Amino acid sequence: MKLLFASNNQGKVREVKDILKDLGVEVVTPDEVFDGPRDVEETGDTFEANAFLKAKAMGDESGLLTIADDSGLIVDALHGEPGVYSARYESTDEKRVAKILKNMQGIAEKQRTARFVSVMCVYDPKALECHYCRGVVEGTITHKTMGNDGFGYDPIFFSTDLQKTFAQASMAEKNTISHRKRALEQAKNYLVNKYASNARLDTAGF
Ligand code: ITT
Repeated sequence: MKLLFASNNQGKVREVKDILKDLGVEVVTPDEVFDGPRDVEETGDTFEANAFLKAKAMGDESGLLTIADDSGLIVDALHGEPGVYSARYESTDEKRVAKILKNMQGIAEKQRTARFVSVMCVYDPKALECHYCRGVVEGTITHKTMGNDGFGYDPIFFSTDLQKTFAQASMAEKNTISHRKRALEQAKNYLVNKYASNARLDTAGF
C-alpha cells in the first residue's frame, strides 16, 4: 500500500519516512508520484486549513491515501510569529533564522519561550474523508545558531526535552519527541484503527 506524503520539504520527508518506517506502508513523495513537484498555494490562515489544501490537492490528483503536514514555529515574545506564516517569513531558511534572531535581540531568557506545531491532515480521496492530528513541542529561542543537523528553524530552537537545539540533535533523537513525531503517532493510530482492524489496509485498493 502506498501513502503519499504531500510535501516538497526534504527535511520533513526524511523525518516522516523514518517515523513511519514500521507502519507497513510505502511512503511516497510528490516528485515520485507526479511528473514534478506540486506547489499548492497555502491561502489558509490556520495550520489545519493549509494542511487540508495540500492533502486534498495531491490526494485527489494521485488517488492515493495522503498525509500533508503544515507546521511552524510560534514565538511568544513575537506575539506568535512566524506561526502559520513560518515558510513565508523570509525567502530562505538562513534569512528566516536571521530575522528571528534579530527580532529577539534584547529579549530576556525567561521571555524566549517558543513551540513548534505540526498539523497533519490524513486525506482519503476515495471516501472523501479527512482527519487532523496536532503535535506540539516546547522550547526556547537561542541567541545564536547552534548545530548543523535538521532544517529550517532547528538551529535556533532549544528543545526543553532534549536540552539542546534540534540542529544539535540527531534525526533519531529529534524524532523521539518532535511536534511531527507527536502528530504522526496519532495519525498512525488513526490509520491502523481505520484500515487495519478491518483488514482494509490490503484491500482498500490504495
Ligand atoms: P511543504 O508545504 O511542501 O510541506 P514547507 O516548508 O512550505 O513544505 P510549511 O508550509 O508547513 O512547509 O512551512 C513550515 C515552515 O516551518 C518551514 O519554513 C519549515 O522549514 C519550518 N519548520 C517546520 N517544521 C520544522 C522543524 O521540524 N524544524 C525546523 N523548521 C521547521
